[in-house]
Amino acid sequence: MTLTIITYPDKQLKNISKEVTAFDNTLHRFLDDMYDTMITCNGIGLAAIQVANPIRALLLCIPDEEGNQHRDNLLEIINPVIVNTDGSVLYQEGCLSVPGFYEDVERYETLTLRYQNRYGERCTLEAKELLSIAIQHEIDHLEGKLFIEKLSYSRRKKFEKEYKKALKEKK
Ligand code: Y12
Ligand code: CO
Repeated sequence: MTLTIITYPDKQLKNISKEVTAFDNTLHRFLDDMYDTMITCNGIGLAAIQVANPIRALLLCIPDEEGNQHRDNLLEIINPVIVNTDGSVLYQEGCLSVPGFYEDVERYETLTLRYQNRYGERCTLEAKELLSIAIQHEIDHLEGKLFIEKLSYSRRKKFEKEYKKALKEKK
């Protein structure tokens, strides 16, 4: 089942998501629905708050060299904590909750992540390249932050103008 993605400026996107404590069938069904939603909308990452559920869960499915997403590469990340970071990198980011807008954002180049999987098992992951960037983007969602908040004052102003215009044209 696909869920509805909420988009900026919906205030729910500012909510700080809560720890997951029950690793039960309800969570599993919700993660499956998040996956259907992410793939249907051509996303590579999705946080639970983007479908209006403020829990600390996110999905990532990084495409292979041919641009194909395989369910085998799906990461279901629950209660994530970044424990180590190194370097910095600039990458053009996009977000399903900010459709049609892409901007360069600075992130850590590599990181170590501790998290739980859908069964509550504790896992550790070393991430680099797009995976590292996407993890940071999605964890920001759990803290109620969007990538547009990392833009300079002038780029943010440009974004607000363009986005408002696009919203008006859609009506
Ligand atoms: C850099 C950092 C973080 C990520 C992961 C999260 N972002 C996405 O998965 C965004 C996907 C996206 C897909 C869209 O749909 C199509 O392209 C068909 C899209 O659509 C429009 O803007 C109209 C926007 C975002 C990725 C990279
Ligand atoms: Co996003």
